[in-house]
Amino acid sequence: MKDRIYAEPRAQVVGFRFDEQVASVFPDMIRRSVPGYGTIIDMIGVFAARYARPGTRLYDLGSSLGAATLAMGALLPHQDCELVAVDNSAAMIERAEALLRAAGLTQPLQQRCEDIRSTELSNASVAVLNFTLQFVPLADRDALMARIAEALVPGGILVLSEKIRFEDAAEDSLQQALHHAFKRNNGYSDLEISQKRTAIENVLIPETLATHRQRLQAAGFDSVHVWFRCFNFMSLLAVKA
Ligand code: GEK
Repeated sequence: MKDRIYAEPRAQVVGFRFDEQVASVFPDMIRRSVPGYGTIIDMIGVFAARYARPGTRLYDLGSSLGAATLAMGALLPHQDCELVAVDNSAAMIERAEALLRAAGLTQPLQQRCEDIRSTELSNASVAVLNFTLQFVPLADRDALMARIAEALVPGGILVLSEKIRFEDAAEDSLQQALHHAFKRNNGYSDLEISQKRTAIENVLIPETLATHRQRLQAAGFDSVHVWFRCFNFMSLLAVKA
């Protein structure tokens, strides 16, 4: 279904929420809004194939409709790994349940309608935060990252994808303008782009690459690699030695 949520003028634009309306158009929304989304999902499968260890868990944190879970399950070489998809939006989890069931994954799968800040994390070889940390309150991000690092087995990884901001104002506004050009080319009108921007303003809080690197290092990750970037969107591979 096509995302037309912000297509008509609104008297008042309220804060963005992952409700039923958003869940129903989510695949179209994210593909037309996040440059490289399809590539990132495919590569999460590649990361899982390389880094998953037998008998461990793979966590998809902020799983939405389960795209990253599916990509991992499809390429996972071990049948005794457990996939764990966590999201605190009931609308997302309900739809993901049907999609994941239909996909017929062969590994054990748990879906949890829980907050990633408090969900149980342990014995993980792969953790994925694919455009989720940006929605977690700033004050809670360090603790979440430390819990993820702690839950990973040696050699385990976190794939962290985020919208980022740039310290330099000119760079930041250029990258934002390029992102808006990407959205316009994908059929979003200026009105849709501007109303969505208002809705997301205090809900999605981007940070700089330097801040992400510092947090990952402080949390206990030994190496951090930028493996994808397009405009103001990037994805990091963080490895626990
Ligand atoms: C994908 N990873 O398709 N606890 C649990 N879930 C949360 C929390 C939280 N505290 N905060 C936000 N979410 C997906 C895309 S979308 C990104 C992720 C986007 C969930 C929220 O309900 C939503 O489903 C998801 O994180 C963010 O690869 O829409 O830009």
